[in-house]
Amino acid sequence: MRTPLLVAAFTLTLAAQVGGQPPPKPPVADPPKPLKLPDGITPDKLTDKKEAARVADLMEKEYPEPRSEAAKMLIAILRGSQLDGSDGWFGPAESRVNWAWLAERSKVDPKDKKGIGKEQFRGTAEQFGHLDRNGDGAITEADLDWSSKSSYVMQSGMLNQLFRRMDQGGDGRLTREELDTLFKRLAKDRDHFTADDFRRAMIPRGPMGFSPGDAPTIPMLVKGLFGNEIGSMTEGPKVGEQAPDFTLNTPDGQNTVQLSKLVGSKPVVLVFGNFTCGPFRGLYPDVEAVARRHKESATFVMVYVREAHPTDGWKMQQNTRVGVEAKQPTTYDERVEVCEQFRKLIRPELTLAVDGITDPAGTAYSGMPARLYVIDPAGKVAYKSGRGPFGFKPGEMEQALVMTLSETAAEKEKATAEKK
Ligand SMILES: [Ca+2]
Repeated sequence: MRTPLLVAAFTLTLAAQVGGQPPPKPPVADPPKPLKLPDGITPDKLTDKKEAARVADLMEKEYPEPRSEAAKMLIAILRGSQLDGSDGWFGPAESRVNWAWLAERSKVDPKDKKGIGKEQFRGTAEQFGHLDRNGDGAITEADLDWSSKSSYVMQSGMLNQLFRRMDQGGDGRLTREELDTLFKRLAKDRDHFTADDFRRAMIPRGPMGFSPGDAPTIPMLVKGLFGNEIGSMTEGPKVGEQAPDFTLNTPDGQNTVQLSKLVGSKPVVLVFGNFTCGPFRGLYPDVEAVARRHKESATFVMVYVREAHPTDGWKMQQNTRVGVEAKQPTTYDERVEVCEQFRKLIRPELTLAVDGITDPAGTAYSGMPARLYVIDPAGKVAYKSGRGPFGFKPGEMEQALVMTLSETAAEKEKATAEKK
């Protein structure tokens, strides 16, 4: 009985396609089925790779496409992903203000290789400079490309890693003393070191490029996933959607930060991050540099979220070496204490808001372990970075902010002109 039915179903599908009938309706956004491991399976039973792969097969059947990001990540972990950013839930940023948008605004054919010249760009010379990433006098699609195919992004990624390995204090700032220490370590009793010495010191020799002891196990990652440590299980608002409101306290408990009160005349940049996420610490000063450049025209808030690498989770030797150690807080006061450690090391200048212990803001925005948003003056999401740490790209955020600012300025001009 089964075969003829299947054939009939196949023929029907084919007929529908050939007959040019309306395409099938897009999948209805049912509330996602809560992600859970099969009955009787606990993370600790997943040490064996074969067993993990068997569970991955079961999960694929249980959670058919279209899958939630969390289901994709769990299946990737069970199949051996080491969270290098290439699979699972890692994807590109989403932005309303992108190359196609800018080309249209500048009345330039997006396919034209010449790109947008200074005379066609509607914005300030400074803004032009931020968008013309390679400084060749034209804004092209390549200047706005933040995918891993871009040679600029590849080189930045390597340099960021190198920088973090040289930054022995782990605060995202490389001092003369740190450079001296590195020089002595590499040069030993000579007055120089060579490229060979440098490579040996800087390229980790552990599995998958992790420093020894830092490569995660499958049980560790599965626990980290369900604990919202390797990332939020939720997905956050989409570009164009209203930014969810939140009210959080500053670390000293003296003030509150309410997003809806900040939204209005200026774009708002939300920066999600935590103390134990090394890549976040390494790039935090970049965010502050962006904030300093645009402090008059945008509002910046950092939301302090759940720890990514607590000592009772996916503990990192890289953190231990720089004295970054904290258990996952279980109360709000404990989170404030870890946030104080973060403040002591990083000395952040941005307004800080500490997320509640049940992660209301981190969950609403899918902010763990680190993420960036640009909210436009209408309170809508203009830019949402990819998931941290790989999607955490302050340079990409700055370009999105600059485009949002040039749009805001143009709208203000238009409104003024209409009044007259
Ligand atoms: Ca360029």
